[in-house]
Amino acid sequence: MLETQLETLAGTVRARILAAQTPDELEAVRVEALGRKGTIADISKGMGKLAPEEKARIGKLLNTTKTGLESALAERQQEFAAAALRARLDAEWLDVTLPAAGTRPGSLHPLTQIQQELEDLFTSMGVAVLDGPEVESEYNNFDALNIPADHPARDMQDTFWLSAGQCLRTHTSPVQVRGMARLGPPLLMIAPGRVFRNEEVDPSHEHTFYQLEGMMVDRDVSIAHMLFFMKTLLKHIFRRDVTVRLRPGYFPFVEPGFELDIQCLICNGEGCPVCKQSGWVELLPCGLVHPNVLRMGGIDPEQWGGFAFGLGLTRLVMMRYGIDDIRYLQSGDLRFLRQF
Ligand code: FA5
Repeated sequence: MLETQLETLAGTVRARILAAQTPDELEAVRVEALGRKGTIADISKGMGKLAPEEKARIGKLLNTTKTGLESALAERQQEFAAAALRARLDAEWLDVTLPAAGTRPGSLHPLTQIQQELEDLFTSMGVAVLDGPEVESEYNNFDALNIPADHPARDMQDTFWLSAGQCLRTHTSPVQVRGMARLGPPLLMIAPGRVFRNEEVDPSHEHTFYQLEGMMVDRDVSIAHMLFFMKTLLKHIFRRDVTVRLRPGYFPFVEPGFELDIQCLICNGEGCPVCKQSGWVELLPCGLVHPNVLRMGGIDPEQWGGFAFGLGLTRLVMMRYGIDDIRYLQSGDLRFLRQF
């Protein structure tokens, strides 16, 4: 009698477990059948009245029925959990390989592009690429370059002075001093970097701009070596013949010194604000390293000679891309930057 009741109960509860459509419905079936006050609990309460041998038999049956129903219930609960997870994964699906909406890929600043091109070119020629600090000592920026404190040439470069004999370097030439100390002769180096001058800003002058220093120290270095390097550099950047002129120039750290000007590529030499109507742009001052500079760098000028140049990298970029105002370069204006 009890056995039949249990079998029927097991069948009905199993069917209801399978038919439950939501976790709540399933929970209701569990409470009704297997809860503390549920049907199975009711039946086990009534077992006290049974004869001992019947009690054992029915007890066993009751247990198997109960565990059977519990595992059917657990199985269905797992199905619900898996379905919930699937639904969540579908809803929150994200393709991490898609480009972010509304952003454009960036590009290297034109200055960086040209600097890297020149570094690649010179590295392929066996030239060392050196770096120097932007905050430099007065000694390296001036004294060691044959510009003592009372020298009028100090006024050629309006300096941002800092405390304790430090300044923002006004040119990349102090890296010559560092290069001589670090590499010793013979040496062949370039040093690109940012420099600072306290001067009026106009279409061709910035207070913060880039130069690329070049230096060679070896036996029997001549102006011909220097011209070869400078011509190679210009040919590489412009990939065509550009008109240049070489004229004497004065820098205390070279003797003789020259100015290499490029015919203005903004106006093709006609005259414009960039070249100050002259048709020429000062680009690449250079010369043979002054014996005093070699001496202060610990190199014997009787044994060694050298050349050095100080390319105006920012102006070179302007000429290469036809940029008619230096101020665009540091403006951060995306309309300008996106063209490169
Ligand atoms: C120098 O700075 C020397 N140190 C260069 C040098 C090195 C000469 C080695 C000889 C041997 P100058 O002050 O002329 O020289 O500057 C070099 C170049 O930097 C100029 O030809 C010009 O192209 C660029 N330049 C100078 N001032 C500015 C400025 N305010 N804004 C942008 N470019 C500038």
